[in-house]
Amino acid sequence: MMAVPKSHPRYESLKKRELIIKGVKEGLVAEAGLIAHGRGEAFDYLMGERTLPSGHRASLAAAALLVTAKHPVISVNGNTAVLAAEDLILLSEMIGAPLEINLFYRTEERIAGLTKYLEERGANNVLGANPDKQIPGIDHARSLCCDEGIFSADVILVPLEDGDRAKALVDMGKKTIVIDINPMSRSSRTATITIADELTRAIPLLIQNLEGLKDKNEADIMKMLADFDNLDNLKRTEQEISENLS
Ligand code: PTJ
Repeated sequence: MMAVPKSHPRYESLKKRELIIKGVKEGLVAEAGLIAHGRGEAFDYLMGERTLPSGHRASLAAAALLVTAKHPVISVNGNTAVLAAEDLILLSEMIGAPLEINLFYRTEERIAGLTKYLEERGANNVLGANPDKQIPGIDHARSLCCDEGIFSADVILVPLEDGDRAKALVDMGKKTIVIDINPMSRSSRTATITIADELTRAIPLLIQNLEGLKDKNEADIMKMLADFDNLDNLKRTEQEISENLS
């Protein structure tokens, strides 16, 4: 693949494409991950490739939910791992949440490859290779999960989720934080908190917001959560996109 010069106006976007394509070639990213990424790019274009005010608001609420969690878990799939491994590992250490690999197109080769990919970058608590539980109500591979991870978690961060599992997790009584740049997707509308933003911007911003919560007291944090309404915030995202277009 040709190296993208840093001076290229679409450098960041092209680098992300290269990561996804390389991930497909190495068997880490599903072929459908190319399509999912393209869909994400289209929404990012509509947003002006920046975090919208509603994205900032959701990220703050998500940080508040994560600090109140007793057993948070971060769900990782192929696209998420190759785009944001280092930041996901940092986040997992900050909040004491294991990374659990959970794939729609599950194969043992992909699970092993992604486990190695994350461990080589410093992750020391990667779950997913030996699932011992199932999420009720899902009839595909994403139902497989680990008792010490997703199954017993109270709050799950689920970047690039599919609608079915997002709903099944909520039906299990879990609180979910979905990162999906499409504010209209079923996952976005089902989540407790949706960060409608691009993943590689969303994770560092979430880390920054978690740092910022260090000097807040419990009452402030509970108020931030109580003041946040996900569907209302998604409506704002749609309005912000249409304002951006006009
Ligand atoms: O690795 P696997 O086997 O679990 O498969 C993962 C994919 C992504 C292929 C699978 O979950 C899938 O098909 O996803 P969907 O249903 O296409 O959903 C992806 C959603 O994520 C869409 O709403 C996209 O707009 C959004 N999205 C894609 N890339 C990004 C994104 N949101 C934020 N940041 C991105 N980089």
